Amino acid sequence: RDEEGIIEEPCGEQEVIDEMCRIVIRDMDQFGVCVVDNFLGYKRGMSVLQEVTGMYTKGVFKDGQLVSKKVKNDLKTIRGDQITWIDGKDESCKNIGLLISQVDAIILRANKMANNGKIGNYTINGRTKAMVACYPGHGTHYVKHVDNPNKDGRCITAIYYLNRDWNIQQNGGLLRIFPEGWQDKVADIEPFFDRILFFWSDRRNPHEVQPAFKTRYAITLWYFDASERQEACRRHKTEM
Ligand code: AKG
Repeated sequence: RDEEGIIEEPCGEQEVIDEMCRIVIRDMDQFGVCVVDNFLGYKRGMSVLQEVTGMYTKGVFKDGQLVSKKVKNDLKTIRGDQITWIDGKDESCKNIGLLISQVDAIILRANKMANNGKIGNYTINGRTKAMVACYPGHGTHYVKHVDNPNKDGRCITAIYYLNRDWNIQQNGGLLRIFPEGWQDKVADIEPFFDRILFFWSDRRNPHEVQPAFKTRYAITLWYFDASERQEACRRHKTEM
């Protein structure tokens, strides 16, 4: 009931998803970047965090990889994160599984709801596993890079952050995006707990993770565009 005693319509899960999709479509169209806070809510966000810290403590994380062999020797100076890939199907990470399903639901619904049934002219037909990443403090960072510079099929990057009481001045770890065409303007994203960020994965969004001085966790999913992915797989086969 509101103050005048009128009974408000309960806000169903589908309505929440639709509203979020409208925001994602609008911001991706306008800025190529979209931030949504309180994505799962405190309780579920905490359950995801517990699963991630549990995995980290077990020692399943490995140093992040680089695609180019030439620069592999300089790994630590380029990216200092430790990562693990998961599909979220294991009982021990069922809350991460729920997070993945929720992000899938938003992306697929946004893809349907967008003007021509395509978000940013893409047709989403799949994604990577979830990359769980930890920057273990001590100034670990990731230099400026583009996720998909050479059309490997990834079109949307979705990053869910898990960092409670994060003080950007003391803890660092800012994600800075340098969107193409914004001249000298940048988008600074603090990696706050229960925040999700979407951006186009291609050369429109070079980005860097600034040095982190406290353990910083995030989970990333990359969504595929059907035709770009098909073309990338075809290229890969003929090159082998
Ligand atoms: C990457 O893994 O490619 C990143 O740039 C990480 C971004 C972040 O964790 O904020």
